[in-house]
Amino acid sequence: MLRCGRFVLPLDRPLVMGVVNVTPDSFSDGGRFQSPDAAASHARRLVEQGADLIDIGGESTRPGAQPVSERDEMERILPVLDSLKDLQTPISVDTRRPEVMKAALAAGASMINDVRALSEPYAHEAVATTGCAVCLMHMKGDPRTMQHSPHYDDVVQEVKAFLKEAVRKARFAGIGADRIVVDPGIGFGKTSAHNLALLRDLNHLKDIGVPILVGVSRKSLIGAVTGRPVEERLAGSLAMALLALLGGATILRVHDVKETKDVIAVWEAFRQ
Ligand code: 7PJ
Repeated sequence: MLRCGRFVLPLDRPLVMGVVNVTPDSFSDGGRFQSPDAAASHARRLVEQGADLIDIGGESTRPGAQPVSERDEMERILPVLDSLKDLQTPISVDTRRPEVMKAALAAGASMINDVRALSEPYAHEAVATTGCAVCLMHMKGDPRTMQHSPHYDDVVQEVKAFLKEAVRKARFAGIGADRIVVDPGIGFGKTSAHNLALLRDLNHLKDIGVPILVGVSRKSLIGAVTGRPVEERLAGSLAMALLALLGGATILRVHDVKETKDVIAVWEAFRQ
């Protein structure tokens, strides 16, 4: 099970994390969920479709994205958390900033999803004394430049070593293993070949000993494989989601919750 603030999530079947962006430049939603009300009702719709977690992000991390100020990030996220106070599904907040983490957790968030794996000063402290869950993700470089010819000698071993170390640091800071998940960071400083190698050898991350979260939904990897623009990547995303399950993924971060639940139903039927 995963401890997630006031929630405890069972891990005997895969979970779906539904994405709600509150960023005007998010590549896959094109800024459709900018207003807090629209973001909140989108979150509720995803819960109705069966999302086990909701992930809210106020700073785009897409390749080439420019940083957002801390104040803007708070102004985007906090009103959404406020209008979702009654939600009986844990909310994850996608942020790298300790001050945003603290404010989000105080406003009802149950998980911090940090694409920088708590690398900013005082990020560990911001989450350690709360009961929230954390997602530690691998990224090489930063969003502005990460897709400029990334290089690895052995992408799987390097990502694994990074995540192992991130888990060690988090545990040292007092975050229990039952609050941690890791994520190879598909598309974050990786070519399609790197992304595919990570998905193919996803099971190598299993012995880190914490659940694996994977996000492939609508990403450029799907575009590279299928040749489809972002609005036509559903089928490719679902196929890739199934491959992530085959590799041992426990949490799938997706835009299309209803469809991904069907993939999980197929996977569960097959597995049993
Ligand atoms: C991911 C994420 C991911 C985690 C984004 C997008 C780009 N957080 N935030 N894992 N991707 N943990 O949604 O395509 O893969 S933003």
